[in-house]
Amino acid sequence: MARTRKAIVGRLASALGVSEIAGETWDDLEATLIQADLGVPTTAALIASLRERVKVDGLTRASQLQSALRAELAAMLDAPPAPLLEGSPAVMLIVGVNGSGKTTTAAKLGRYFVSRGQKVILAAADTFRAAAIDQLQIWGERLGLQVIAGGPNADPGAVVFDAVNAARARGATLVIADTAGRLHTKFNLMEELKKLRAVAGKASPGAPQAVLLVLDATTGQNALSQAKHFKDAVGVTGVVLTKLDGSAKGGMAFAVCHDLGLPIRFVGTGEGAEDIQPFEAGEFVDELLDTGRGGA
Ligand SMILES: Nc1nc2c(ncn2[C@@H]2O[C@H](COP(=O)(O)OP(=O)(O)O)[C@@H](O)[C@H]2O)c(=O)[nH]1
Ligand SMILES: [Mg+2]
Repeated sequence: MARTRKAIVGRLASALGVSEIAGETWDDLEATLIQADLGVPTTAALIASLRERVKVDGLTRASQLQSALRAELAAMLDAPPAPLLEGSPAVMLIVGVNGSGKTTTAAKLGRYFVSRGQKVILAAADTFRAAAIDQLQIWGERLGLQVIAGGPNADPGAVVFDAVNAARARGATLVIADTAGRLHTKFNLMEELKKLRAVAGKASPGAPQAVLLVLDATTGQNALSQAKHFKDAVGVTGVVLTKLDGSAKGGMAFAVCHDLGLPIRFVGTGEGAEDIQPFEAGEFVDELLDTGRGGA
């Protein structure tokens, strides 16, 4: 997040300089937060609660706003811990638009959950693109993870069903299913994903235990409108924010939590299998504001 950090820290430093808090301070802060991809509603809520803190705590210096800002930002990202992935097997659906990083994330998460003691099977349920099936199979070979796939244009529900049965037969505890991001025109993606949910539930009681929406952080507010679209239709339980290693400003995370009420569960920080981390709100805010040890 180095690039992001510098940009935001630089602007914040001038917005929250040594001066007294004035009308201009609020204008500068507002502009900085919007530029950092927080979006208008989230920025407005943040400014309102900061103004309240200034009044209640009697703050007068703009520099005092920094710690208030940090606290408010961290509070915004706060979410209850992710429920345990328990089932026989548990099923995790990976959803999102094409190019957001679903297939890569499915593979990364496979490796991650194996390292946490789960026995994982990947399901290639994006059957609308042959390349997506190949891509997941290559990841599976590289990571030593079994991949269940049908042929191109196979019914994605059948692939998930087969994967659940394969998991049961082999004593696997978790099925991670890659899904399509766009279908051929006459199909409705949301309907297809709803069907997939239902199939998972039929195959394994209580499934899917998690539906993770993959959002490309470099697409900023665009990703936010995608999230709205997916959220209600397919019962998203959490978000994976990808490509935070690039030019992403990361502020979108706050909008996802505040406007949508969805917890961020993981962040993707590169194209490699290990480039994924569980989301830590405090750490994320520290990196964004970078006041920890001064300088990058
Ligand atoms: N830099 C970076 N690239 C990523 C990340 N996650 C995925 N990608 C890349 O984004 C592109 C699309 O990813 P893919 O998994 O195929 O997306 P899908 O269409 O949603 O399945 C690929 O080139 C990935 O290597 C990430 O966290 N950081
Ligand atoms: Mg894919």
